[in-house]
Amino acid sequence: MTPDVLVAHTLPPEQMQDMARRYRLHRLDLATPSDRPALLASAGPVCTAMVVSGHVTVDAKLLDQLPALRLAACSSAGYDQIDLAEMTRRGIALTNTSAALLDDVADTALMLMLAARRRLVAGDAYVRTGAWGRDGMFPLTSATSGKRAGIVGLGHIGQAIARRCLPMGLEIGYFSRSRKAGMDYRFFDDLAALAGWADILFIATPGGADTAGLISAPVLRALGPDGTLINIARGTVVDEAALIAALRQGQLGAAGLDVFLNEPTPDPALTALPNVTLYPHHASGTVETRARMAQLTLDNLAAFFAGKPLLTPVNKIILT
Ligand code: 8YV
Repeated sequence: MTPDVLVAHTLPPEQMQDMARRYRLHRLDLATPSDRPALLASAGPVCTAMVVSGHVTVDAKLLDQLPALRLAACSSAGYDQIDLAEMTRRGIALTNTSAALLDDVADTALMLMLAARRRLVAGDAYVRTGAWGRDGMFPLTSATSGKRAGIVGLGHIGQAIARRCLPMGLEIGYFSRSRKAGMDYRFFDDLAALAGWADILFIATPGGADTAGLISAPVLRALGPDGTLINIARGTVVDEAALIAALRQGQLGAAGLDVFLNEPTPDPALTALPNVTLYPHHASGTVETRARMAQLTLDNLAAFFAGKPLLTPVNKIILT
């Protein structure tokens, strides 16, 4: 029998075609608001799996309409809009794709670190506009080698950042809920203490309510006027008003940001500052990684329907 799958998020064409060959698809992603109730009424009793992304809201109200659901295969690493506690309570498994994107996201973190500290964007403009010829040498910038990198959240992505920082001559410390077994990096149980120790602070925590505003005004002050903040996690993790104030007043040296509170139109007070380097939430945005993320989503679906262990589970659910 062909399994039924609810598609709440569109995957790239190749993976959509693959899914259409294997499963009967119920296209919530294509439904208009007026089509949704009828589609959910017919899909709910038969769909044991769904494809989502972190941008799709999966709450108790939606889950009430999906009584057969046992798996949500999320095509992104983040799952901020998904009520994980509610899913776990109902015995529904969630998978994500952080394992597929960690290299590109960690590369982006390092790219932003170097670009922010060496002022790559301003340097590029200096050459293009002829300012170099007119005004002479570009002002001196800040080194990275020999400095201290603090990593907030030492999960898959945090560890990939640490692995890259080591050969660049950076000393590594981290903050997380508890000390990570098998990690030799310096552990801080206090975030402001890590920020005070670090020259560069990388944010690599999940988003959502638990981490909202974690990077607060005191943390930014502790990082200090020579410090660099790099965020490849979620905009919500940073108190953005405090970040703008700290950058503007020189209490924080620079920031490299891939994520913002208001995407895709971040606060102009932030984007106008000269000491921020901006990237449009595109850390995983390579052809290779986007294909790997979509494929991993499909592989989790296939494992589920084959009765095999899920490849990248987020919660611990026994699917019998
Ligand atoms: C992209 C991300 O925003 O995986 C995540 O959590 O933030 C990014 O990879 C997204 O998945 C693109 O659709």
